[in-house]
Amino acid sequence: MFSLFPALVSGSVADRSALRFGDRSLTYAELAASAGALAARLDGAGRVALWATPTLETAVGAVAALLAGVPAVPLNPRSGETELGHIVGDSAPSLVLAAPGDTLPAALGALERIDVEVTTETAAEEGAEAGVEAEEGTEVVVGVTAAVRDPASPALVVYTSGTTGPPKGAVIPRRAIAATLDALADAWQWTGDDVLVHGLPLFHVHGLIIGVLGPLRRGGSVRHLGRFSAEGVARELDAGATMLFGVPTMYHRLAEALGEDPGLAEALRGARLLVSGSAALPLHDHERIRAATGRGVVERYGMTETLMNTSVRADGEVRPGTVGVPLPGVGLRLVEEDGTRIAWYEADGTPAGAYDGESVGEIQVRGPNLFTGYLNRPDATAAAYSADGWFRTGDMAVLDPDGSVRIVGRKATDLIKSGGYKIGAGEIENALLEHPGVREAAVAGEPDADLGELVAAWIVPLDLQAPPSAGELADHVALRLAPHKRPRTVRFLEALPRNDMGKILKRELPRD
Ligand code: MCA
Ligand code: AMP
Repeated sequence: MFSLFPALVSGSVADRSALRFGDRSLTYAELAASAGALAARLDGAGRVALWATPTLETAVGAVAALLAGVPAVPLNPRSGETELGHIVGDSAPSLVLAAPGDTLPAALGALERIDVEVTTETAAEEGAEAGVEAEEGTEVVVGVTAAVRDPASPALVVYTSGTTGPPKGAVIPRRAIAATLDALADAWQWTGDDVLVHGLPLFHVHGLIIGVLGPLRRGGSVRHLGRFSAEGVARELDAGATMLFGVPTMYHRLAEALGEDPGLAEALRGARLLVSGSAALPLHDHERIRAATGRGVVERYGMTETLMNTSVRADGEVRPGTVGVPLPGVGLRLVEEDGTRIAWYEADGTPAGAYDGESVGEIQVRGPNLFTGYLNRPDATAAAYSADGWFRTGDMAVLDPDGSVRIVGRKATDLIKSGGYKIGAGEIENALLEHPGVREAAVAGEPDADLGELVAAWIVPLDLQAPPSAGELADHVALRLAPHKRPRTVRFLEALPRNDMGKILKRELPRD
């Protein structure tokens, strides 16, 4: 039978720590009991929303939904009313899973709520309760629905921003999760003996799928920091954690902290693997971390729609600036605007074509790691694929002579990557235009040492003499969309630069 969590279902590592958030933790047996009991209550539900705070309850809720074969829609608990309203309207969940005591916003008020109860009693102790049977040699056998058996059935719907319009729900099948996690296990020699530490949010692929479901699929452990801090990373690495996952902003902050904290360098040196992803890790941060710790940071490249595509291998050489080679099972090619193939990998993994470190093309991928489409958006799904069925990532890259992928840019200038979050400029412009003091708005990314890019806004106010304050506009966006989408820089103009067709010329926006 296809199972996403063999170790959980078989009971083979019943007493091992599965999840730890702060001072609360669950062994595999306890997780099986908690998630198993909840899964029994979810059996037959439609899609369920998951109030994805960085807590044990979110991890248990996600595992329960997966055990029950019910697709889960993780929600950013900081989402504003417009964003949340859109996601709930679009994904139409039948109920919402949340931690007991969490206050939910009005946009979720109409939904049935199920509290995620975490128990430290095992199924064996509780007996066969609420649909959970304890069998000899196993800790939990959860009611198996057809969806659980079918690797093609949807597991998660993860919302991701595009250049224009509201976020789209990427439907991620069970097969993709299994395929990507097993491919990473191969690339990183990732086993049940690994203990992962991270402080990533749990409503995106990186933190939830790679960072929580990843260790659970291996039968290993995850320790979540609740919120990222250099001290937390050092503490957990000192206390036996073997791997660290983070976005480049987190590695930047570690690099900054290294100067003041010799203990941090020691802790990082002790890790088996330091992994960065979601955006490019700047060379300067690579170098500072290597100089202080002797350790290279492994980069992997993925996307909500594709999960993971490439990685530097644990047994390979870390060359800053590259994201490694395609993961097992992933087809990857670089393609010119007119569809001409520039460089690609043969089925046996050898590079072909112009792998010269110079010829730039769009990365296109295919494989079992891909999503099945955008929810309710067949038009957008069709547009995401080439005529011959490859997913168009929009990322531009070269293949180096050793076959490594080096990402050099992005096709769409209206996509911003800030702190590892993908943010669509159009979505923020629309929110800004709803402010009564704004006549015109343009949004673009600006380089930033900490966030990679920051969200910058150019505003033509209704009244040039009395423009709204930058803080007011930031709050306006944070309350409607999400705090990470708020403009960090606001400049006021008399008019936006436009071409004869009236299109805003973003390259001509004044930057000081
Ligand atoms: C400040 N705050 C505000 C406002 N100003 N809140 C509301 N309105 C305002 N005007 C609050 C924030 O909510 C936050 O609250 C605090 O002030 C600090 O905010 P901020 O500066 O935005 O946070 P940060 O500390 O700079 O965040 C950096 C970060 C974060 C921790 C690195 O960007 C992050 O977690 N990034 C991870 C992104 C990620 O996981 N991406 C994966 C996407 P408080 O302090 O209370 O929190 S998946 C993906 O990309 C693919 C698949 C892949 O390859 O992985
Ligand atoms: P998201 O839609 O949030 O899943 O973000 C996916 C995008 O993040 C990709 O299309 C890339 O542009 C970017 N990305 C992810 N990992 C890396 C990496 N290691 N280096 C550079 N860009 C990355």
